[in-house]
Amino acid sequence: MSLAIAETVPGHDRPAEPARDTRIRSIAATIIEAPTVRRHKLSNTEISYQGFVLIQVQLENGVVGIGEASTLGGPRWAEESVESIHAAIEAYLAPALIGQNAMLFEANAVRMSKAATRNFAAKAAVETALFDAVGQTLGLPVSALLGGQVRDRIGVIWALASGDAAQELEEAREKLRLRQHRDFKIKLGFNTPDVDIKRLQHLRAGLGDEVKLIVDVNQAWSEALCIRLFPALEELGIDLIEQPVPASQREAMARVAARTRIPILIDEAAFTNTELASTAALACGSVYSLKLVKSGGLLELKRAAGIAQAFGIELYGGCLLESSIGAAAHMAVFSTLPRLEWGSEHFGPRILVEDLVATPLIFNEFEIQVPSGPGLGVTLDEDKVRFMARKM
Ligand code: MUC
Ligand code: MG
Repeated sequence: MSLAIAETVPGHDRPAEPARDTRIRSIAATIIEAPTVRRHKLSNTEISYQGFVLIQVQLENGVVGIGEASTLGGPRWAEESVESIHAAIEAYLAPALIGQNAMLFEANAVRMSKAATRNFAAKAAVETALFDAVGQTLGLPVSALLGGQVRDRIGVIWALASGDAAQELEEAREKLRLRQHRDFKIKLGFNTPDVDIKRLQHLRAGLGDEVKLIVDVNQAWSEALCIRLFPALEELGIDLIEQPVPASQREAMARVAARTRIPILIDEAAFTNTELASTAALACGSVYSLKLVKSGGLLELKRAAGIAQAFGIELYGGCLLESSIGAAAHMAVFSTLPRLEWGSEHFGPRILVEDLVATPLIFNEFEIQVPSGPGLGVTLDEDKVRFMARKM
């Protein structure tokens, strides 16, 4: 693609009025360490605070757009860490974009891909901030820039991840009582399989058959272990099994998917849309978890939904424990998708002791309201950000 063509499209080749001058003046990145309300365990890491990189993009018209890159336990859930994201933005992505027109989203995504390979969380955060800034400039929500909403509320599940079955049952009952969450994702793989199955039995017995229970193994089981354990998961009425085997073992994933009547949710096995197409063609799973930190941008996330749909794969609105900033970016995309069979899991704003925004996303009646204000529809709480910013 010739970027020169993109820069000379009608309306973008003349000097803009000052209020409409959407050229990028500066891009700042800040590392944030946000404590969580309890320990959150996964098969390959454990956190008691969430690591974010906050992006602030200022346009020539003075508008500041925000975005957020989320990580989980350093470079453990994926290869990016707050340190690598911060460095990629300062050294490579920001220099590629300064002076460019923020409104040319596709051209700017190409510029970022030329400046750095992969680095998806970093790129997605920058693109989010560009969308926020342009949306604020035009007085439009980001969803309007992405095709417009087909829904303004999205179901939201909660993750149980302390590993203590009694505590988890109490936590789930409280979420049900408050009518915040009625479906639950249980993180497995950090205990022995026997302990995990006992934990699930305790939760199913205590919560009844009405609630959906999804398990996320985060790549911890072998194919042999899946063959042994899946019958017990079927007996417990588990609704989805997320990423049971290592992401690189696609053939094994396809074999285990073929052996169970529970749908397999593809998570770490597919970051790029090429990876999504090949896991879909291999029949590694029948549901896909959409995440900005995997797709590397809002536009590419929308394309991921289209590719999944073309393969007959259902969609699940995944997260990486984002604050209301990253969650709002996901909501903007999810709200425009013609299909989103499994709703979302953007409980992130609720697992943080303090959110990063002045008015957090609204959760009620088991759903999140898609923000409707200009841009992302959320504004930064500068005091909280200062307080949680990493002191270098
Ligand atoms: C993952 O693997 O899905 C999302 C929710 C959660 O508890 O962990 C993350 C990452
Ligand atoms: Mg997962």
